Amino acid sequence: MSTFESITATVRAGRRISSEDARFLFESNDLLAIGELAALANQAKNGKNVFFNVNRHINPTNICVNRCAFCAFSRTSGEAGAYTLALEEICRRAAEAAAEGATEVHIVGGLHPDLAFEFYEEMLSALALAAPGIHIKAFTAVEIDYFASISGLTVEQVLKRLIAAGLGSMPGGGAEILVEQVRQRICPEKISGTRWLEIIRLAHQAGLKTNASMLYGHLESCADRVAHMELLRNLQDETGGFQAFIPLAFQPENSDLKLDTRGTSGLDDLKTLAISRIFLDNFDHIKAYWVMLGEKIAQVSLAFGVNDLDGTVVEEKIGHDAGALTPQSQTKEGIIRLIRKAGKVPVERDTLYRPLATF
Ligand code: V47
Ligand code: SF4
Repeated sequence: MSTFESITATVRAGRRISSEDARFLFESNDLLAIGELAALANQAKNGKNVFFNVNRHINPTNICVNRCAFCAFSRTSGEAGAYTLALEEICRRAAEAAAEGATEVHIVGGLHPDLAFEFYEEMLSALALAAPGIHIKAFTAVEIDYFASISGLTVEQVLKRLIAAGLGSMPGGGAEILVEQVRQRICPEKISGTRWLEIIRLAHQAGLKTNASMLYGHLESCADRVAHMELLRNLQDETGGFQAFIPLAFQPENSDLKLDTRGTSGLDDLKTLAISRIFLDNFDHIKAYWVMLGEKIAQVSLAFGVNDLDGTVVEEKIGHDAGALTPQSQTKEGIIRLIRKAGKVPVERDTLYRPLATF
């Protein structure tokens, strides 16, 4: 049976906690004790360093055939507010980002019913010319699966062609909660959790690094969160291809999920980040995505095991269409200040976590 004493001994010895231990921690309200354990686990991996990067998000289209119940960003083709950016505009934004010091573009979008796979290949080639040297982190496993289905290619072939066209790595979206009963309620049209894991495995085998996210604070239970993290931990044991784990706090406005909540609590946010740091012993980085958490909780999370604050972002749509009240962008100076005031050392990184500058 799990107790705080047994879990503390396990973490102090640098050993792996069990799913039962993680469920026990979720049931506890001793936030400070959980935070202390997470800080200990993080200290061993990252010391006082906190990473961030200078990046720009670009969402080429919000037209999506899936229409997940939690998603306020997507539109049906022809619906008010639906958009698709021209290749020139995507390139213009990337070139502008590069000129402003960004080292990464983060590109994800809806599953468009009419765009061919070649559009995405051309986009990558055009970006490589418009913003030479910038790292392109693009397409969730959900999009990769969709590209395979619209092109008739295998997932391996899709990945190979995208890599040849300039794809550098993949973000962690589309994971939501990998437990099927929850998925059926929040995103019934989306690929299964098993398929998400299969595609990420293939991406890792093709040499791509990816992240893994978890959308929490909707219909899932704490046991579902632990089951989700266990699936990720198992895959990471197998491939080693994950860089960061990113819990995404659900933003409830304008979505079709009718919940009697106005979003996650600060306590739940910090507990979830801290427990993920303790449980995912084979992940190097836990990222607090300030867009969904708010800057204050993101800053406080640096004392709860978090070692990455994501990036400058610049134009965030997914969380803001769902009512996020945070700014849409951060300056590099703003992020550095936030980290410094938390008593940590800001380290600008590239997408693959190579340090670029320490402040
Ligand atoms: O998969 C959609 C989530 C994800 C809402 O890898 C929502 O570095 C909250 O994955 N409330 C996309 N979340 C964003 C994402 C991400 C973000 C930042 C960094 C990285 C990375 C990845 O956004 C989707 C979905 O889980 N999402 N709607 C909502 N209402
Ligand atoms: Fe489409 Fe992604 Fe939104 Fe689901 S979360 S509706 S797949 S854009």
